[in-house]
Amino acid sequence: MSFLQFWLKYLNHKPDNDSIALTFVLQKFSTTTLYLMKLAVVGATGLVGSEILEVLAEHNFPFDELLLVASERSVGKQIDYKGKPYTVIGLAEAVSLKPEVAIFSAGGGTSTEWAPKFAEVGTIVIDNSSAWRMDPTKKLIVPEINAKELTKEDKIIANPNCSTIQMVLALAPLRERYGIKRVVVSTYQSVTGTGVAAVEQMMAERAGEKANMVYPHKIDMNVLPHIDVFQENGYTKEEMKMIKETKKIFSDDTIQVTATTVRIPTMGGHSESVNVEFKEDFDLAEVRELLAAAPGVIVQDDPANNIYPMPITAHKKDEVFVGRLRRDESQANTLNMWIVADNLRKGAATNAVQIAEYALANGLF
Ligand code: 2RA
Repeated sequence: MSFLQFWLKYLNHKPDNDSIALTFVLQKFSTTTLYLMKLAVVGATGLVGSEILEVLAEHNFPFDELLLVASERSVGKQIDYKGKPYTVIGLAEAVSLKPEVAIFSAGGGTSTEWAPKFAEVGTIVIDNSSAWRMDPTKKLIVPEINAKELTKEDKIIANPNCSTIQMVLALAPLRERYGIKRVVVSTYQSVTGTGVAAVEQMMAERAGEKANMVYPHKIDMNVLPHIDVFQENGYTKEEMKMIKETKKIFSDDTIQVTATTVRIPTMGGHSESVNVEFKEDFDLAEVRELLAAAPGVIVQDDPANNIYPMPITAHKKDEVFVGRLRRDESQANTLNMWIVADNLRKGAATNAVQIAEYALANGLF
């Protein structure tokens, strides 16, 4: 194939990011093949699965073949990607087709059983479930923070929990500058984090109809201090995820984190009130500058004009929004902040697609 032929083919698949584009062209041209890659989306019929397809399309993620994969009951269904219909296939068939990358969002059970089968045939699995996150042999990646840890040997890569991702992304530049002693976080999480059935419960309650109960209580016009199952120590699993995953992503067991995770009757994104105690004193103007310069973070902090992050404005955005920046006047070296992100985007789909983009740009497959 001539360079011109390759370039014309490449232009149809061009990612937005030019450095990814250039690396990708050089790598692929050097292999002198027309084949780009085969990408599988496992759990393509779910809420996160359809968000992954939207993000892939928006990012113009380059692939030759797209495999839309789901459980047996969805096999044969048609799903559109960029206006073209694709037929959903089953997991065994997808493994036999040996995709280079599989982005999983099909729950912990499916990941535990199937991710190793894909990895065995050479696929890089990027997994959205909690199945592999705390496995010491698997990396837990937020690309802006720790993608550099990835090597060709990493066949199963874990995507962190949504509420963790948005918090650590905002903490990362501040941690680098001031060091972090302790984080106290309270979340206000969207029903979309639970899935379609939870959205349906809320909407049925709102319409005054009989709802299929996903939560143990009414969610509309209510607040549940309860996300995922309670543990022996009185915390919920969601709270423990925020604590353990933060330490793992920063490779720092000394960071103290305590969390209260709460479900609220909203859609569009998760919100978090974060109180962070630094090792050193900080300057509020510098905090704003550090956050504004951090990749993937947008500062929305103009209270005089009622500007602060909200789920309704974060909805369908890839970035993490930070505002209400203020000194905690009750304790030295401590900052209060409010962090919002679309939990289905940066909290799940966007982060997973960014891992795939990093793998592609860095020749990990
Ligand atoms: C939730 N964190 O919002 C979960 C989704 N992974 O329930």
